[in-house]
Amino acid sequence: MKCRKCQNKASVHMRQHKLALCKEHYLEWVPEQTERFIKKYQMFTREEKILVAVSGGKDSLSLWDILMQLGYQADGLYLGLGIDGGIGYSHESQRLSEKFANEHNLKLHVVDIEKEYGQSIPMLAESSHRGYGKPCAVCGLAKRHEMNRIARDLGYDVLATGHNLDDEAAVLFGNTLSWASEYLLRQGPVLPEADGLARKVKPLCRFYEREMTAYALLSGIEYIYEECPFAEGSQSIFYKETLNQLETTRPGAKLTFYLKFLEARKSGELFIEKNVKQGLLHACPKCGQPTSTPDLCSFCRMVEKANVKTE
Ligand code: Q46
Ligand code: ZN
Ligand code: ZN
Repeated sequence: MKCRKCQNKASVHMRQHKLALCKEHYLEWVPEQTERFIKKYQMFTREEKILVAVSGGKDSLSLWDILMQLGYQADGLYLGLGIDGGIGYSHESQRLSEKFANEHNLKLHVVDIEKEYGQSIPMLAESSHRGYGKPCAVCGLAKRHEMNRIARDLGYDVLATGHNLDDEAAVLFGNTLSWASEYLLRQGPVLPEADGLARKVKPLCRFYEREMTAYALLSGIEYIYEECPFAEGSQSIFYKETLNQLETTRPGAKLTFYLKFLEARKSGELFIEKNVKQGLLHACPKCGQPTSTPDLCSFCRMVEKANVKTE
């Protein structure tokens, strides 16, 4: 297989795009495409300050790398979750995030949940009795809360995450199976700023996971290969595998599924729009973030409950 641009031997073959490229042209193609998506979905401009959530994994570090190459003002945020899982997961992912930042002279904010709130994510999950053995619900809640708090406190215009097409298609698949209207309406490349919540964007949402792996490997980015130990056996991995099976027989199915959804949502064709009522939001008396739950927001309530248990 030859590179479409230079006829040299291709390194990456993308069946779904009927496109093969050599290393050099692939490393140009990914940032060009990212720039196209940033513009198409009006994610941000070069004048705005971007906070990239980095986990030490291939997607978030590649995103940071691409934004830097494209000349955007992007700083990083690493959240220390305190997850070990026998492989020193958080420790290693923090080391690699810091290494990337140092090597490229980029600014990385590091926030450690345990230092900030007295307990790590696994401890919070245990003492608040949420999560049924898995800390993912607590982790998701804490990550959303902290990313938003830090973006707001430090004056960033937008928060960028490294979600790829496989992540987005799996979430969409899960939400479609249960017709979760509220979630479906909020899913997309951009979640606009609203009521004290920072704008959230996903510049890699149209790249297949294997395209991002290829980008990270070919650019020589050192990232953590292991997934978070708690990801194993999760529903989202099961949905990803299911979609991969579909993709094997119908190349491009995943991308079509996601893009057709975005089109339908934009044109207002999704019947679900009419039925969704937005809950009324008020500011949490403790942290000031918007919430629809009475009194404290879910995060502050969880932290309070966890600390009462351990006092
Ligand atoms: S939610 Fe669960 Fe992830 Fe948090 S505990 Fe690990 S797997 S990191 S995306
Ligand atoms: Zn080439
Ligand atoms: Zn709160």
